[in-house]
Amino acid sequence: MNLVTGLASSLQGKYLPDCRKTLAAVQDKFCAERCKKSLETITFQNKVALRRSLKNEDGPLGDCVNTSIDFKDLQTDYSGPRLPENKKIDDQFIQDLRNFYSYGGILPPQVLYRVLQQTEHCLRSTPTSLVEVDLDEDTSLHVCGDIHGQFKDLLNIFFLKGEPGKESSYLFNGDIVDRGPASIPCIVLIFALKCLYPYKIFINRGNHEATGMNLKDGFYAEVMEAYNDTFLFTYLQEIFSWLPSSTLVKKKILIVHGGLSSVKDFNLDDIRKLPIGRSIQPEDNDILCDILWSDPMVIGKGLEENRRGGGTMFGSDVTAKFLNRNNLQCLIRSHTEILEGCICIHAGCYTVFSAPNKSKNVLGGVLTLHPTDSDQLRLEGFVFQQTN
Ligand SMILES: [Mn+2]
Repeated sequence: MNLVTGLASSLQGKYLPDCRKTLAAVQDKFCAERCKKSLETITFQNKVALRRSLKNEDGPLGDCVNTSIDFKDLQTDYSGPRLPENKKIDDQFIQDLRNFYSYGGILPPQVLYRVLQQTEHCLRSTPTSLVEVDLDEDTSLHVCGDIHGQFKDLLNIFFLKGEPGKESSYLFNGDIVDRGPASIPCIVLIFALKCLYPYKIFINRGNHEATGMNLKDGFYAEVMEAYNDTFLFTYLQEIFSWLPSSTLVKKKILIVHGGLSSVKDFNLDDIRKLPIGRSIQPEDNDILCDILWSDPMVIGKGLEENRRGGGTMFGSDVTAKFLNRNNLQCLIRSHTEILEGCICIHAGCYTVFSAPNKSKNVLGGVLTLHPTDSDQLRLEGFVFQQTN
């Protein structure tokens, strides 16, 4: 039974001819709009494919999108964030974006693509798998774990720990998307912040900044629901591939999403040598896969098979040897949902997870790194409840 006959028969014959006519008209209009939308998408995909075939393969993928002619002009009644072509993201844009997403807005593709193009250029300007951060004496760094599409909780972190870029530096340690209801707002806001404050906002790649996970855990569905644009998903994956896997703070603290690698004598140079960009997926490289997927053991030594199907399980002895070999103070990672928000798993290894869940009694955590007079940094844990 289709929409028209279904609704019509439920009216039990009352005013049936008129209702049928009206409902059929509604259905026709709906179909026509869907067809038109599909046609527009095909046309856009064709334009992109043609430009891709003509352009330098090593250039930014976003260069094959022309935001001025590929999309319709913004509607006159549109009151959301605007980003004219060639205009850099500024503070006003960030404020408008936050407000717009707080009310559930869907950014017009023209504006979204411009944010992504700037993000791609920003990430490609430092093409390294190991980003080194040196903090001034009076600057602290807030390390956030998994966000998983929880936009309200992301805004709550900023409220509780300081305005990103202006008051505080942040490192988002991967798994920004998937699972939660608002992955697009989370990743777009964090990308926009990265563009505006490239030396105050840092992003590590998580195992969910990857195609396989996004196809099954919600991000692909959210992108298609909002934009019905497969190239957009491809483009986001390309940008994810330019995210570093690791951040080294003051040469003393290593921050990765999952954990250590099982390769013999694993060290920082192994991370520096990792390939980056060109749509590389975690499973394409054993060490990258380990860094994004591994888990520390609470009790137990050595290396064990990881039941997640990716990465390894590593014991406190593996952490101790790694820290010693690389002259590091500690390892910070995320990837595991823990009740406490942030905890020490075993000596020298901390977990921070920032997607709180009231019904599971899971607190969100932020781990702040403070420089001190010595070469060691001071770690400060902070926890918060899920926002209603
Ligand atoms: Mn993870």
